[in-house]
Amino acid sequence: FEHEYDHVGRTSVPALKRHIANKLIYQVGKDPVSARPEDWMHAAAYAIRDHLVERWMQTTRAQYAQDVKRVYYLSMEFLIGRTFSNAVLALDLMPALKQALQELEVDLDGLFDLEPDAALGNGGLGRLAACFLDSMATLGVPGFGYGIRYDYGMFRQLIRDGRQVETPDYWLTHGNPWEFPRPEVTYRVRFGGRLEDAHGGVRWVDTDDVLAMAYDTIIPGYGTMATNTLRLWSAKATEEMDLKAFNQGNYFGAVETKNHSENVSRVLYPDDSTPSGRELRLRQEYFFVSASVQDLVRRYLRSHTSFDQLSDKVSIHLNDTHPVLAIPELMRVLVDEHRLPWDVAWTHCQKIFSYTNHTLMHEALETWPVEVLGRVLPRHLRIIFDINARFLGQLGSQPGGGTELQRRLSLVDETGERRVRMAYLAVLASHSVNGVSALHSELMKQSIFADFAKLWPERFNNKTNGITPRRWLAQANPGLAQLLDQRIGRGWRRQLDQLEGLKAAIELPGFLGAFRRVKRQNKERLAALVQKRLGVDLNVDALFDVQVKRIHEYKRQLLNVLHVITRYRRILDQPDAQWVPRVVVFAGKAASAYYMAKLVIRLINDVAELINNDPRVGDRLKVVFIPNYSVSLAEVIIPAADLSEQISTAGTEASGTGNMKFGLNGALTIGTLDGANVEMREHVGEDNIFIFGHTAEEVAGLRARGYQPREWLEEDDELAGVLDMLAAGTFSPGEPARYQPIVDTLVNWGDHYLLLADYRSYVDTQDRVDALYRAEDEWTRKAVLNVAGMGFFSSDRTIAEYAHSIWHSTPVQVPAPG
Ligand code: 26R
Repeated sequence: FEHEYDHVGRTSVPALKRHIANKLIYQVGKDPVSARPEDWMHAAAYAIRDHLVERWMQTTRAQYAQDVKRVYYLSMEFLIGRTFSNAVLALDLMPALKQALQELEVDLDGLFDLEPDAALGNGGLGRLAACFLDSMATLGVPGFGYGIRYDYGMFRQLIRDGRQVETPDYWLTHGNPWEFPRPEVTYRVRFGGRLEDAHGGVRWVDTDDVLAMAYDTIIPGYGTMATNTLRLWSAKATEEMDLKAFNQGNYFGAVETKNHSENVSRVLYPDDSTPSGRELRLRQEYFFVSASVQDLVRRYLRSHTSFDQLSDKVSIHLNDTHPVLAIPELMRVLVDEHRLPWDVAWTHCQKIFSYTNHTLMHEALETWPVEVLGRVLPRHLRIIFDINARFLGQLGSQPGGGTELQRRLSLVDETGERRVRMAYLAVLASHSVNGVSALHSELMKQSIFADFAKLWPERFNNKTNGITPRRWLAQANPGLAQLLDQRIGRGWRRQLDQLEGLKAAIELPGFLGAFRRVKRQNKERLAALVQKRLGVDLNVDALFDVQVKRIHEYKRQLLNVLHVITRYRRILDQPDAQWVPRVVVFAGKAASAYYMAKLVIRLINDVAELINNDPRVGDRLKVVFIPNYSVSLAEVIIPAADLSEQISTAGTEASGTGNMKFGLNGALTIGTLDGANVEMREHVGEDNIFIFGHTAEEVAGLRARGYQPREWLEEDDELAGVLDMLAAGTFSPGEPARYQPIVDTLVNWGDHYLLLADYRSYVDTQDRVDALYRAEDEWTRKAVLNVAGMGFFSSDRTIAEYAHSIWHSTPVQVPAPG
């Protein structure tokens, strides 16, 4: 396709208009007179995609020509969200596209809302992977994302009678204009079978095979010609059908095997709390890892004749333990298929692999029963045993490396049913193990990996998480982006540190007012959404207090609810006091089998129902639970927040990244000294953040001394009143005992996350929040200082650190097209 460019290399409006019309007619196959908005959306997406393709090919050519080291980011999850407006911004085509569509009589904002989210992830880990792709491309790091093209992403959440109902998310119904199917890029992935000892090696035979087919998505960099690729694998049966069964009239039986094979990429496990332990999950992990390893080895061999340079040209990053089977898989490919000596292959592995840990919670750590691994992946189990035997042998010959240490560090946990500890395998095979915030990286060395950290201190490091300012500011908050452009220029999109310049703007006449107007418009945008979806009217003068994230006990949405109930009771008590009106917003999904998390969702909805309809409360307090939290919903909610709730029990939230998104959009944080909150306090200044509660150290101390929630209850009448109200069934008059399990968790079952111990400090801090919100200019000043302090939390900074000190990769130089 011939593009026509303006003087700065952007396509002209008439050219873009023709391009879109052509796509509509020849690719979508629709007559402009009868095209629906969806058809225009697809046409415009194809036209925009064409512009990316040119950059993509230039980048790929440059990577080969420069024989660059490639970074492969292996992740079970990529929570991308929408692609369209992100691509338009990367190409700097927003004004041209708006104009072109206007002339075609199509409304652009409406088009953006028609795109389904690519919700191929649960939460933090998956969204981090998406931010990292954006930053790798922007920095020119030759990065490839590898993952699974799930037919069904994260379930859609409905709220029926206050309860979460899960419905399937078939996001591909109308086709995905952003992906390129690559039927020619297909690998055989083997399962099951048995091992035969052959001369000089092992043969893996009688396997059940599945094909992995590639789908590529272009990841544009911002302000650069460089792009990257996200390659997702979809399962294809090796045989379309069983011809014999078909011939015998057994039509359903004939496609049964095909369905079974293709199920491996059918659905994302919607669980981020406890490993499912299901065989299908293990098959998913191996499926994408095997295809990816085969693919990257083939790419390496395209420009190299031996494996000598493998670890100079390849880095493989493991996003948590989910892709850890890449380690025995690379060993298998090198040793069994390419006949490399074991020690040579192992040395490569330790240079190639690096691993990020994203949680310390014991119940979230992956282990696989030896029995299951041996049945599904017999060759890999044998390789893991061999790795373990060598490791334990070396340990034994070290001073102090007795059997007790060997037992503790073994890849195989022998207590009870024998299980392989995937995190230990990751640590053993990697040259770098990192946590995701300063606090988490310290705790990681003191807790789950204490013995390894003593053995190999140089292996452990921190890479504090970050977020991409393109999506989370430029795209989500165009009003604030424009204000920043006026005051500090446009450079912050690639150099987020430039936000520091805002400190000087605070004193300029009119700035605080302009900042407030932007926030107010964002609150109006959210209020309109809430009115449309929930039929609740929100007062945009109220303080918008927001907690949006997965529902999990450690994140303590329940503590937030306790504060809401406290406030409700106070309003009823003193109706004539001067209340700062508040809107408390919740959103988030619960894992389908997580009873307590689901009960908390129900409680929030019951509390909202009672309070919102109590005429004695009026505008002073409103509570909303917005269903189906997603990336695209976050892009509307976060810019509208005044107060960001980051209230996990200290020591439990590895980093958090929502905290950074809120800060970047001018919310103040109320939070514990947990995860990256600690570093946020340092960057925004302790006067500009509301910190409360016990520290991680104090939490550990309380628990060690035998924490007694009742003692905290007896000391606090207001807290007792709140719990009495819950126990009495005030929020569930039809079923008074509905929330007894919640009361029991807090009072009788040990209150594992110390809500009662942090309650007083939290509620008192909320009072300080009110006081500050009354002083309008003071509040706004602090909000601006939060934005100004967020430079460090750009994922560009994070990725620059990974590239420099873990991957040792250098950027590709991409020439401009033409
Ligand atoms: C089911 C099991 C295998 C599983 C456990 C946990 C699957 C997925 C998870 C999700 C975890 C690893 C996760 O998302 N962790 C989050 O990672 C973010 C990015 O580093 C952090 O910001 C966040 O604090 C952490 O909870």
